[in-house]
Amino acid sequence: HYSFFPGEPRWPASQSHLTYAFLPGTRADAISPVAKAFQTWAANTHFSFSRTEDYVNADIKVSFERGDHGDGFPFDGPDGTLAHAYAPTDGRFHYDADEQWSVIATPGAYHLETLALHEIGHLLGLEHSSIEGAIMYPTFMPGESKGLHGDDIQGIKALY
Ligand code: TQI
Ligand code: CA
Ligand code: ZN
Repeated sequence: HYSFFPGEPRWPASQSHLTYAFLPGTRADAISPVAKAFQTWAANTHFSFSRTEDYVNADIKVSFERGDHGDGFPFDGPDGTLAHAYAPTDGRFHYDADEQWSVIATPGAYHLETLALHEIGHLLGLEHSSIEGAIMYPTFMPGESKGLHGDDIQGIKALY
């Protein structure tokens, strides 16, 4: 079953359209998997998303970071933590630049789009789910690709 962050933070009703931007230095091959993940969330929720070049004012900021990158949650080199994203309405979404990333599900690499689906769930206010098969279920293996599950969509519907 889905769950929320303590205090159930959420985007205000006036912000059902969110912009996202890639910070300078983002690997070019991440752009389309992340865009697809936003499209999937948009197709299944009341949210819509558009990409902006204005990475200063974007609601959601996607970047690749390595090691200690200044937010108090250092990355840890290959494996371990793969990515993290903050609860509403922070908007920061960091990939660990030290991982093997893949655009197409590949053994031994982490699937960019699947990670984005999970981290966008956090950005929208979902915590982890107890339903195996949910994108918010807390296990993720190299080579694995997943989509949204009814439980993820019900979670957003319940929060908003
Ligand atoms: N990153 C963790 C995650 O996204 C960071 C994290 C831990 C977190 N607890 C949190 C973020 C609570 C927000 C709220 O869950 S991770 C998984 C999972 C990771 C972990 O790189 O360890 C997935 C990334 F859920 F399988 F554990 C993706 Cl799917
Ligand atoms: Ca790592
Ligand atoms: Zn998570």
